[in-house]
Amino acid sequence: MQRKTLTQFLVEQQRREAALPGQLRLLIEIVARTCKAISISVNKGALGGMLGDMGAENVQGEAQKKLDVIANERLLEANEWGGHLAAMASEEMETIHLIPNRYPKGEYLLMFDPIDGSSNVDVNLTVGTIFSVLRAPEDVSGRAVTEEDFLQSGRHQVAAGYAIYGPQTLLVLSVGTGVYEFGLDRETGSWVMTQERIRIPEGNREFAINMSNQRFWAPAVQRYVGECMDGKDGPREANFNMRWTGSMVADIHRILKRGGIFLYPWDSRDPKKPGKLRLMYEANPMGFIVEQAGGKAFDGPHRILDIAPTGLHQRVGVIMGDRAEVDRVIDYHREAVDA
Ligand code: P6P
Repeated sequence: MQRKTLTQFLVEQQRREAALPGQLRLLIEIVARTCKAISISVNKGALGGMLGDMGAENVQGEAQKKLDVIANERLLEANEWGGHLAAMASEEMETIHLIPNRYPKGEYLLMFDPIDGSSNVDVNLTVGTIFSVLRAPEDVSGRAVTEEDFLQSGRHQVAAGYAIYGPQTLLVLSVGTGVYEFGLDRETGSWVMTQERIRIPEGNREFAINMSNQRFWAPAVQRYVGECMDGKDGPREANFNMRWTGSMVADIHRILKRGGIFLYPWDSRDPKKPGKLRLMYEANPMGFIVEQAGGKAFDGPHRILDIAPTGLHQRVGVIMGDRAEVDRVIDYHREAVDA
């Protein structure tokens, strides 16, 4: 049977679900086309002079990789002329990117982490591009867009997804009607559907966390991970496996495909920081995808998509994946508060 292309899928969504206004369809097609170009650069690596640092830090205080900057520029250039966006924001830019006056402004706001897990590129491990789409406030056509226009809870996202540059190059996407996966067919240059309406398999006993931070975790996380480590002799009466790839896209994609739970929780290394991962362009889009696939996404006690943002680059604790496992961690947080 002939597989559907991304374009066919988007046209169907436009017709059937009315979940896809024309400008949003154009946005997704442009982001998908740009991720194709990014995958070619990622794949070239040293042969294309793509590895190593830029010799500067980004707004997060992290060493900027060459590919961070290249991918960021590609996404800005590809999206600013189409008339579908009011503005953009990125992990790699301190402030928002306004649409130049020579182009029409559109109805949407696009946020992205151009290369998530970029430190992995230099050692040939999987990385990805994460994107999140919000509606711009109605009145932006008559005024300049501000950072405040982006500060909407994740439940208001109209689309979110990621490209993952691994053994295969895949695009995983949701417009609020389930999660769909497309593989990049390099012979035709098309994104071709490989899985539809992905549901997180339940009961897989696999957790993803950076164990080197164990001594800094809150008691609820200590308890949850400790019980996983106790295995079948402990209260869970089952053995668990652990994975940590250093790339949220890779870990979450694995969870989408075979289940499990991902944790990057608050820790006491810098108590004022709610977590390491960023709310607007990591936790919200990945949380949207996980919820659309039947999973849960919490910061500990709170649903991530309900968090009211206060800043473009704010950080958040992240616990997402198999709903029963996330529920257990939530319960442990609530029991710790009541204790
Ligand atoms: P650590 C990559 O830098 C990232 O933002 C996520 O993709 C990943 O899950 C996490 O940080 C890895 O953090 O502290 O284990 O290096």
